[in-house]
Amino acid sequence: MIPIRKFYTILLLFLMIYMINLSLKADDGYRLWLKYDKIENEAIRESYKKLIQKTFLIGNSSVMQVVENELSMALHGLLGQPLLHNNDLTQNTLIIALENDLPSAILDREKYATSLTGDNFSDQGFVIRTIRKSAVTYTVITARGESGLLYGVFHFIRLLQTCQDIDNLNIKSSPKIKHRVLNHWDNLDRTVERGYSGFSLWDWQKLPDYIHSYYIDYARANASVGINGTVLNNVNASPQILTPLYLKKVAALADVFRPYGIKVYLSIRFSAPIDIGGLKRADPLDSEVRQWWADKAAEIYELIPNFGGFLVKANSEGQPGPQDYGRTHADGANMLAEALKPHGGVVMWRAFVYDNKVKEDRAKQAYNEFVLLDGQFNDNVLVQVKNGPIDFQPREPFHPLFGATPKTSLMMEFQITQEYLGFSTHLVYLGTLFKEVLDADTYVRDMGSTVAKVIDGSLHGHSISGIAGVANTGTDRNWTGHIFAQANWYAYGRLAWDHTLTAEEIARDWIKMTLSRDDDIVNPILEMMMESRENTVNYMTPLGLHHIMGWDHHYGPAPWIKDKPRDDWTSVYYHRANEEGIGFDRTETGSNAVSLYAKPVRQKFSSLETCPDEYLLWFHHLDWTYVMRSGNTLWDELCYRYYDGAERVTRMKEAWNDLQDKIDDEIYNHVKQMMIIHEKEAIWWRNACVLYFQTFSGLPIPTDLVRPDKSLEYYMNLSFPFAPK
Ligand code: BDP
Repeated sequence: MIPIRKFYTILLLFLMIYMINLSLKADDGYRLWLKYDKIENEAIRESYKKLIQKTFLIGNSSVMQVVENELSMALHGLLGQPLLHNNDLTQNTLIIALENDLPSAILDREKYATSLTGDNFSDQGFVIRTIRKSAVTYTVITARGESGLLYGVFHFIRLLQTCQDIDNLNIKSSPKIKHRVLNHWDNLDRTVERGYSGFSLWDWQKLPDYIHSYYIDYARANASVGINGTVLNNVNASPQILTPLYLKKVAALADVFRPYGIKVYLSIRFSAPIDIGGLKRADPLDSEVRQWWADKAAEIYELIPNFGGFLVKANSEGQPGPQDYGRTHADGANMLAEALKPHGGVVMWRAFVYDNKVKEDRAKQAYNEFVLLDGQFNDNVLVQVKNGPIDFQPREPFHPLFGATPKTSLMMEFQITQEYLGFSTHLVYLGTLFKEVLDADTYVRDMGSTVAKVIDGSLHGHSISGIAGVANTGTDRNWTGHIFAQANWYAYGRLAWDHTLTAEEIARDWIKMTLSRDDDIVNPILEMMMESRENTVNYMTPLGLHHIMGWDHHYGPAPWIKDKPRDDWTSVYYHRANEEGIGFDRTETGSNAVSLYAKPVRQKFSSLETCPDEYLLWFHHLDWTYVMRSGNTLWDELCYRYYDGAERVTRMKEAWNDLQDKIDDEIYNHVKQMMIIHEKEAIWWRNACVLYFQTFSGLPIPTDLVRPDKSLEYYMNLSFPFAPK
């Protein structure tokens, strides 16, 4: 018999070991990429400690408080050392101060003043530089504005997290785009349109009195990648958001986000003057309506002095707008712009407009409408354009509006939430998608007129610029449903700050900050991420196919969707498969949407010789027996792509399984389970699409590929009444 005391001692010991193990091996993903776990490599840790013996932080505003807290957490976690204040500068010191506050006794302020200027160097930019004076080393983070210091400190922390050399730093960084915002499609009842990670983060019922601590972590995460704005509510907006009750709640969130350099914006419903204002009309040229908006803007700024502005979805998918009164998008946008102008706010007016009644290829409609309005928008209006001309598909060519409106500031709208890319169960790294679009050459001013240069304002000399990402966050403990979906939020932010970064370097940083710093682990994960989007395109919509997903909820494949009230919401409208062939002819012989691009782009996409395989069926309708570059017929190529995409998901799953015991157990198991769903759904996409298209081609699936084990009817009869939408 073990004596009772001894029994309890042993039990306690076991419990302690269990708890320690749990804390070491159980990561629920809540900390995102801001994990400050101790750097395992002692030599690196010690070298950092030597350089950051002391910290001299000048200033005590709320922003500087945030800077200090973050740095203190990071040093404590990564190095196991507290932030030690000291201003005598006799030891190696990390100095954080605005340019004007730099201790001039040691540092040559002049030098900093010049390095903080130059080509479009913004107030939000920063410099990090190593200075040596006799035996002492100073690592200086400085900026012209406080938010610059915040971004500089997060950059510095990232260097530590990813174990970079910090001995001789000479970094100068400034955001290329001014407004870098997240768009939350969050409703006031806390459901999230196209949200796959729980409910809305905003607890409207408890606001303004109750501030969840996760609001702060949300702000930290955004600030760490340079995101400086958040549109809190759905573009399909409830007018209620503009009522005094809700504005107070919005103001409470704005207060939380302010020290993190984040402004709040609101989506508005164009008919709000009628819905909540008691007016009879919302005509943008009506003086009463204009006054209503001017008063509303003043009311908002009274509560939120740094309010960002409005995001507007108007005359799109049933939303009210200026066209209800025979006015244009410019009339509507300018009315709001005027109301916001005295307070410094901007209007983000969406170009996502198309009309089933207009008998024109949907890919042309937004262009046709907005090109005519070029030059008519006020200078605080940004027209927000989705990356492609249809709707956030796995792959689209860039939107022809980019570059086509030199007098209008266009902003980019990406979708981070994976509405069309497998919800939150498919591992799809979107860094490569974002880059593909940003790097696309519009050729509107010769070679090198990239989409990135259009939206950062440099191509046409605009002083305001913006980029938006439809958020993938929710109340799930890991924020985004799938741990790897965090990487898409992260990559969006990093590219919004600097679109010249590569998708690969961003992914590498993310892995190191989130999963492991060990190259043997980083490399296989990087490989998975880098090919994941292309695989997804292949098992969903290869060769330029698009919009063949499930009806309404958009879950899974449904190329058979037809006979709905709107043609442009069906799948058959887009793939146009028949006995002869497949694809949407957008060349001269078809809708001629290709003509909307500048000549070199138009020529490239029009000619079968030069049109990349990736966009083939986007622009061309081709016979099933058309011979591809690979030598395969179109039908065989389509099958091979579908199979290859799915096959690679299986390989990705296996590669993940090889990581067992090498990374945190909880994360490992989470992703492992997701991978099982991912593989199942990739095969579902492949089988359903190949079987469906075979009904037109009448050709056999190449003999080296396995036959789908279920019938087309089986797939067509699946239904998902409660799929999120
Ligand atoms: C579509 C979504 C829909 C959005 C719309 C938009 O399915 O939920 O409201 O885009 O961007 O892709 O307005």
